[in-house]
Amino acid sequence: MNKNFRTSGTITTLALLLLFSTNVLAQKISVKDLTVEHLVNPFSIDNPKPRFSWKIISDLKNTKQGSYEIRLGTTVNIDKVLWKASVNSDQSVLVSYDGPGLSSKTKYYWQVRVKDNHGNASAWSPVQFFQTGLKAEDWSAKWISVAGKDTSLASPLFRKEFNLKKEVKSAMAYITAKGLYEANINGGRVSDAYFAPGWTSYKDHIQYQVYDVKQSLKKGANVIGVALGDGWYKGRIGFSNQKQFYGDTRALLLQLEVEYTDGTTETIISDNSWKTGYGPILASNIYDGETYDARLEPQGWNNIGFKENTSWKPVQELANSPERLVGMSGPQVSKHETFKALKIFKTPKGETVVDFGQNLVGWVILKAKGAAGTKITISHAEVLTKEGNFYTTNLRSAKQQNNYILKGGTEQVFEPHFSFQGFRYVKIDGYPGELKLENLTAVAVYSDMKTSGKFTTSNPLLNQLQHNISWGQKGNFVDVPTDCPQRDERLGWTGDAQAFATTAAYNMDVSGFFTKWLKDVSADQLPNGSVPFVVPNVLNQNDAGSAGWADVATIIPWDMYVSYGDKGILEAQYGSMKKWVDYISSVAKNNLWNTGFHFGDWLFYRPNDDNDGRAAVTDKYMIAQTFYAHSTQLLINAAKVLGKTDDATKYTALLEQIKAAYIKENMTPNGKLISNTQTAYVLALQFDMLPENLRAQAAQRLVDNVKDYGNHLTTGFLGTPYLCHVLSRFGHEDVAYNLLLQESYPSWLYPVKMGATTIWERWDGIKQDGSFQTADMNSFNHYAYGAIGDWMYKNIAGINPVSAQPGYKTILIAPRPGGKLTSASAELETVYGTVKSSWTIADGVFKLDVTVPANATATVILPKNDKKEEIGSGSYHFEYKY
Ligand code: RAM
Repeated sequence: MNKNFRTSGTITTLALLLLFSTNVLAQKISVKDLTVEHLVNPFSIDNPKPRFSWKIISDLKNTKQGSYEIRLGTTVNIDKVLWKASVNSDQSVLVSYDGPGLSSKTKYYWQVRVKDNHGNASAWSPVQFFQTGLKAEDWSAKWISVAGKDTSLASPLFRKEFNLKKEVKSAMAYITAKGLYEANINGGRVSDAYFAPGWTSYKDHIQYQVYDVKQSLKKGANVIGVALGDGWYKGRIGFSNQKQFYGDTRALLLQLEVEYTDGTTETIISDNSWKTGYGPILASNIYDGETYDARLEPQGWNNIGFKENTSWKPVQELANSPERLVGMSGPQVSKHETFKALKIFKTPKGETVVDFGQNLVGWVILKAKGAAGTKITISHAEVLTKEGNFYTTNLRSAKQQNNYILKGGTEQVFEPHFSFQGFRYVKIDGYPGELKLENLTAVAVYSDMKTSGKFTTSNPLLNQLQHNISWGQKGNFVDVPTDCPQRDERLGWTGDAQAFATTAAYNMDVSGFFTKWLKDVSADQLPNGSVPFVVPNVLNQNDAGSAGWADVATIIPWDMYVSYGDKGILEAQYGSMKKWVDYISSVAKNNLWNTGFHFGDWLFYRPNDDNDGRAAVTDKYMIAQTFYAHSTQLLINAAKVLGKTDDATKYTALLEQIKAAYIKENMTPNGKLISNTQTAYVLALQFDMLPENLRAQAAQRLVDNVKDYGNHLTTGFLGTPYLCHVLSRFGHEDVAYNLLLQESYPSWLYPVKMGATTIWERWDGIKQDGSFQTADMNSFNHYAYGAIGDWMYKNIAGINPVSAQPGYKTILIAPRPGGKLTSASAELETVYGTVKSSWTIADGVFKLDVTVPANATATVILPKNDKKEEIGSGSYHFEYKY
């Protein structure tokens, strides 16, 4: 019998037969999901040694890759092989190119085939490609803007007609902007991406996008038309009504490289031969929305033959600016799920409001027909007041309003171009005629991250929590990880991002997303090594260095390494990680980080009229010291992975001193901490601050504290992500489940019971009496507390990465049922393939089904009996009396 089919219960003959037949019949293996630098067929690879990954599909158990062969060339059938590798290795993730130097702006085709440990060989995979980006010297295009000062609120349009003399063989457009751009060729959008060129630390680098536009071009006359919006570059950004943070002039840079079928080439560039005018977008702004006057649409402006009237002026060429132009390293932002309007109703105040049933980020596509000049206003809100009226006070100064002015005639369809809104409800003013459900569709807009995780249990409230976590992620992963997507903030708060990163990596493939953002973390790191509160940093230069926020510099690179096995992220970020730890050392005194401003355990539990001292205040410098230790530990980990032994030794010695200083400053000889809060004990235990012999008592103090609050959590942003992990680790699984399943405030399920469809910023965004928390900080779409998702995948479903074999090369499957759950099931698409863990408890029998992808192995630790099984790839069933 297969040694991996173990059971202490009954084995059905059918199960045995099935198992047997799959082993005997299937012999084939294949490769799929080929990527380069985490991306499918990417267009702008800057890495001189791009890295290839693939997955192996096999029906055979215990399959490992024995060897791989890659071949690469510049033709689609790779008839001339430029580089070939044939290697005996089980590496199938991020294999580095090792051939002759790659040329810029070149398309390379590649494919892979593998042999497994059973003697099977796959066929060559389908051919995939990647394209290298432009070098600085490849750019001949000039930055162009409107002539004179760019003072208009309206979006400028830029156009250029050009003639292609011959048949086009290939055509690539390289485009970027200061501001946001929407580019068209011959009247059609060049891509389905929004908010290009994305938000980066623009003063350091701006991304450009590359589009294959061959299909849009033809021999003869063609036209390019581009609209620009303010975006993050020039528009309002930050909560102090700041504008023009990066610059006051919106500009376009565009280079179209055409190759004719006869091998000759032609390049069309942005330069002073272009014309610019204004169109229908009268104003657009990330926070405030867009005003669009359809009467001002210059008919046919982005098609050939358009007669530019005198309002069209020559553009101005701008001098080169110092920032680097870089290819995209993350996913583009595009449209995803659509939502039908569920209900149109009148509020007590008489407002016409539409409910989409889900708090989401994107916009409403509106259809309307009416007299020219009719103005329709769409306002957006996340919640209604307890009286049922439309509530926007929590948006602070963000207007989140789109205004559409009709041009008359037939029905028109409106949507914004350079603005997005966070909302579940919209209020409609000025709609001509009867507003019907079918006139409105909401569309979610976010970075193109593949869904990688599924998680479900027998408890519907938990399933709703999982839903809310993933919608918190979708709404706040719009090119950068933001705290919230609706008020006048929407910033890359580093503390929130580090708290949520591992949960994010379960739900969706965030490898490219964070690779891109970490470049901004490095770019915006201060010369002294401190790390800003927000990245890209649009606050003051010295708004930096808060414990648990700035530690993003060490935490996310490590998390991404563990989740995706990407050593390159550690290599790229190592300098930044080290600078951050060295910065803390430079401001620490006697190894104690007890200086500077810290947010502390942000938004921890605090009752009103706190006569009893129940507010869960944790000493901020005590917190800081634990993150000093954590960051140092992660730096040591990274140093070891990268073979930097001197650093590993040096920082290991430092870590001992950091922990000794922590004990001396914060703990009584009996092991009581100076702040008797959940967060204090959680951080001390999570980061191994205490001597071994004092850990169990500290965990008991944590448990006592939880019970003292009636099985409620009291943690804020920093304690929450680790709370249940620490309880589980120290044997208090039951308490962890009590907290998770707690339905009254403060808890994860309280908002769920209150009807939340996303994660709230505050444990009590809406209070029991239906009133709101303080309006100036009350977002209903804030992912930080969604960090519990990490514990749900790891403990309930039991899918864990193993940092020594990152990227789920080895998986730890260790489900820990509890909380009266009778089933749980999760799937995770890893870089090796799909991992599944699914269990049920019925009639005193525990059943577990596990799937391990090819080229990976797993350790299964069965609950209750704690039996440990080492398994190879394949599907397994375990069952026993429970
Ligand atoms: C607020 C946001 C954010 C948090 C900071 C400290 O503006 O809620 O989530 O990280 O404060």
